[in-house]
Amino acid sequence: MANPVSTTNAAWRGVRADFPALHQQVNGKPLVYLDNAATAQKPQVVIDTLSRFYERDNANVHRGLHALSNRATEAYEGARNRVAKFLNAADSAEIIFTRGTTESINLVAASWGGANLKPGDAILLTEMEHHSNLVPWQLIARRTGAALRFVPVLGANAEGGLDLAALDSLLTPDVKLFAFTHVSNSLGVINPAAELCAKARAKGIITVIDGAQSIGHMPVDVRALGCDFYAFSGHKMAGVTGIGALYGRRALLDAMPPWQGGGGMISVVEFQESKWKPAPERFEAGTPNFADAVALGAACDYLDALGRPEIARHDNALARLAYDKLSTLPEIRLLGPVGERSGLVSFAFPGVHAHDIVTFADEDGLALRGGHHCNQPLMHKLGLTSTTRASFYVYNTAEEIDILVASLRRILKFFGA
Ligand code: 7TS
Repeated sequence: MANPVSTTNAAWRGVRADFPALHQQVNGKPLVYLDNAATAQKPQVVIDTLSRFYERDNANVHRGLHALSNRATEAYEGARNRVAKFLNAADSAEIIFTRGTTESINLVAASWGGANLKPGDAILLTEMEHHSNLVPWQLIARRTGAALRFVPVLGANAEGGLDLAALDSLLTPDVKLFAFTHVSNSLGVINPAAELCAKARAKGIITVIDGAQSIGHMPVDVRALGCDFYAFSGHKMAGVTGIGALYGRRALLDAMPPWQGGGGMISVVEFQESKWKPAPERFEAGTPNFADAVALGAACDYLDALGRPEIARHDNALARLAYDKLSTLPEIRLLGPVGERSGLVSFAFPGVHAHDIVTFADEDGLALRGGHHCNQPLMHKLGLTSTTRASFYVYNTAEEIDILVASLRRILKFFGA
């Protein structure tokens, strides 16, 4: 199947062949995997890197002086360097390995928030945040007495994105931290992250970018973005599950207290008191997920070989194509921007529940997602309980969008919609 962007990069030509999970039938039809915003499939090289690590190098890191432990430590710290390079961080000590976006945001909320927020302070979020970038702030707001405020989204279908005109008046002196998603997982909107960070920074406000939906889909340069923190998950960028990272500016990390205690994060332990190591160890208590971190390094290599600007062009072109073709369906309500968008499209039909659409589409071999996508407050604001979402990645094709549209026509006919 052809990809919709022409590219001279040889790595693109065999891209579908790199992903073993794509080559199967579902309900007698070739699998059309369009649930990439939930998790992406893994290229063979990432799977092989993980297997090889367990077959040859497995030992606990930062502890032993034996050959395997040294190899494992080198591979783990090599992965940290690789991720730092992937994000263009100034220093690999600015990369803390976590279980993923959710844990990274919880780390900032508990550690930075716990140490810095007090009654009378405010945390600014947006109305389009995933629960992972909302609930941790609710928890720390309750603990510290800080208030939560939200940048509104514009339009009946949130087609206007964030209300940037309202932002200036929301960046008041009591706001200490501004956390927002780079790309919305249900709208597909790409927020102007560098501009948002610059506005916040001008007022001394700390910024946290939820990068779950941007990390694998576009070039990400934390220094160009100008953020203080950037959180992401490996499993959405062709890496394995259970690993992700938090980027944090070194000066901030050095001033933050640990959020979990245990082995690996201390310099001295007494019965009553302990002293901490600097970042990143301070924030990695216990045996880290070193094997998955090594596989994450391989995912970085894989995506860079394809070219991240080309991935963005490919995914965004597919999403626009899908938006245009879906808009021909009767009574469809398409969410998010009409023009430029990241690689996903969410939609709803008045008479058919998203769960029914996903179940019926599965008969045609399609993997879609239906539900509130962990965006319940946004759904309520838009007067919806759920949407259906098609989300794209490097291996998806224009033909697969035709299969999606044909399947939806069949389903709408069945429901008499
Ligand atoms: N932030 C955003 C914007 C997300 O889309 C997700 C996951 C997360 C945070 C949490 O990531 P995790 O890896 O820590 O779970 N989004 C989705 C989704 O849209 N469908 O399933 C998971």
